[in-house]
Amino acid sequence: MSEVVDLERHDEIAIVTVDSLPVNALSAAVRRGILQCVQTAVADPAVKAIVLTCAGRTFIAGADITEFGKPAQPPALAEVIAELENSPKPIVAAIHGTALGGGLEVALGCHFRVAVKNARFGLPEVKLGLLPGAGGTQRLPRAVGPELAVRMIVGGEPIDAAAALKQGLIDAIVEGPASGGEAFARKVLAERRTLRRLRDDDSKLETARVDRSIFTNAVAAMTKRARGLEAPFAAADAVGFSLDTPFDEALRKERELFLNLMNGDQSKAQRYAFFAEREAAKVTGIPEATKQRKVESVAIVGAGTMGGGIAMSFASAGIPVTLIETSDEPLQRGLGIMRKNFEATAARGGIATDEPARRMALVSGVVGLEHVRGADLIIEAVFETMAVKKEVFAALDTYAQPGAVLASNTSYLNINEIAAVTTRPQDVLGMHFFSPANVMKLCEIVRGAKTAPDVLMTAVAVARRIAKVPVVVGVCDGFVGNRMLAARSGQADRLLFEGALPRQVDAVVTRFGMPMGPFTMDDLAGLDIGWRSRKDRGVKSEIADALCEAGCFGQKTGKGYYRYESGSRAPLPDPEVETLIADTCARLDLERREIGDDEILERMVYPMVNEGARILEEGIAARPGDIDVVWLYGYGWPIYRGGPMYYADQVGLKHIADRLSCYARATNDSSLEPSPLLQRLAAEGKTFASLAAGGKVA
Ligand code: 3H9
Repeated sequence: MSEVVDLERHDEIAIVTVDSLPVNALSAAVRRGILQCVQTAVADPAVKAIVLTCAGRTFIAGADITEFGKPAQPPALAEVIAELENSPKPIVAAIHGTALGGGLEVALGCHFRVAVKNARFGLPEVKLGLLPGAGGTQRLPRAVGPELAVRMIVGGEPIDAAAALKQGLIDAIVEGPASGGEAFARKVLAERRTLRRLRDDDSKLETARVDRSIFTNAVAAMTKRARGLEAPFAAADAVGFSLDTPFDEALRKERELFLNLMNGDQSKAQRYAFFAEREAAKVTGIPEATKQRKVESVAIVGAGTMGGGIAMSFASAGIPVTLIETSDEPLQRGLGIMRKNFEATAARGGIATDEPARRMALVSGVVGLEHVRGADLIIEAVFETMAVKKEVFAALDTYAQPGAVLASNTSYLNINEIAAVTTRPQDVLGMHFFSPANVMKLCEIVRGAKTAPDVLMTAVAVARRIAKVPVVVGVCDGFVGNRMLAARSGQADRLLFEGALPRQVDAVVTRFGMPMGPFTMDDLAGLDIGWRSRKDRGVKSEIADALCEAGCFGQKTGKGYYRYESGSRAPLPDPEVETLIADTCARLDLERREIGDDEILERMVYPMVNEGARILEEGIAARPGDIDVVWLYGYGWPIYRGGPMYYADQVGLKHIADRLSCYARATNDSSLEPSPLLQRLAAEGKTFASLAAGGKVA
């Protein structure tokens, strides 16, 4: 029938199959194909019922995101869905894989829905800064009630087939999608079932129409963490229309909200981030035929905070893991913390109550490095000093089986130097997880000078298996994320000497959308860590040093840049710290001045962008998008601002280069001078994105 949608007839049942790989997204051709096939089937007197199904690994995964922002091509998705819903012949959506976004909206336009048992259903548009724009905000509440609809639409949370059946989103769970769909269609005909058009079925809305608090409470719960984002609030408004606005008018209003969001800056940034994340998983400079090594058994060396968090990530993905310590006491402590963390998640309803036990059963704790013997992948997560790392890697070289991948979780250290203590540097690389490792999604995959291509590909694939977002980076101090963070910390520190206060700097940074400011972050990490490292390097930072000398190490001592009331993690401004800052400046004969919020923001963000440009020039990151992904998933950069390099492009590189030069002069800080790449792009009126599109870095 069409290149991407096929129509077959099995006596009285027409089978419409969407076949547009990889994910059957609703491109114009797919929309046209579905419309034509359904119209043909409806017009064919021999056809009594229609099954809509998909080829490949998944049902329709949504609208084709690449079409957004381009001139709209007919037919509109809403038109296709109306055709399905108005069909006089029953239509059954037969679902496997994921029915997402516009894909679920198509299914909701059908009269019946069946799915295989591992299918998932979601309206994740909010994650792209959008809302369902083809009737999803009106039909889903009618299918499952407004409370769950709010969770799925405003929170973007998917549900599985069992929940979908229980909540009335699907009519049956079947063995195979096409065969199950066909059998169900025959049953509909045999039982002469009435066609259920969701648009006409308000039964599940009635309770919330009488008591609107059901809806408003669900919205409040789902928007609690939506600070700064527009889409969840617009999505909530749209679901609200189902309670008080006639269906067709509600569809018009939903469409209007959808178009506003689609054309807005936030959704553009979020769509950019979606593709940047997928691009980052593609490793440059590796032959396409490179095969991964098999990873069936994993060992983690070190049961501290990082090792335990990494082990939790494997166990959560159903992968058995051996956790290794040098003695029983730290091992038991680590295992205990892991169990407690899983139990806390279960208590919050994040995982089923039997999950903590099931996951902990996948973790075997042992004492002694010789237990790495059978592992295909070994991740070292021991104390962050070169001497200790070298000792561990020398031992791994002795015990690990040939071909095992040897990864270090170092956050700063030189992987090449670590690899050099082994006889197999080709098997060594960095897998830098972020704290808390069971929660944070980023994994910097650090490629050493001698890391073999298949080792690199294996680490990338393993990271994806445990639901992390891998980004390949090169060797340098702090890799991508921490190196840029250091550029920001340097400025945060200087701002205190020039006249700013920790609470002022942190407020500017959190207002921008970061989860916390640099001083709150330092207090959380522990000020003693930086102090120890400064002492090792023979450098001083008078304010931070003075705090440490007074025993103020941050949250753990109840005092740092802020004070903390016992048992609380909420930072409170501390007049004593403000006096200490003023006294230190007076002692050093530094004149303090009023610093505006605009300057603070520029000095927090632009030096990071500058460092990002250096990182690109040096080839430490392959693409500006990779840097953005690091910041989105490792540091909570606000997704609606796309990432630091994307943000810089929106601000304009010339402006950023000019401001950096100006601050470099005013503060006598040469590190702020714009990097050669930033200068060149600024002079040529170009963007970082132009590099991703084939422009040359150097
Ligand atoms: C929407 O539906 C709006 C409507 O309400 C209203 C309209 C009027 N479009 O992730 P993967 C590509 S908004 C275009 O690596 P996985 C992806 O870029 C949409 N392309 O695979 C990648 O390309 P490449 C709502 C898409 O198995 C390839 O497919 N839907 C789309 O790990 C494989 O992707 C969503 O937000 C798309 N919609 O995961 C769902 N989706 O190979 C978005 C994927 O060149 N998609 N691609 O890099 C997903 O969540 C995941 O892709 C999925 C598969 C779970 C489906």
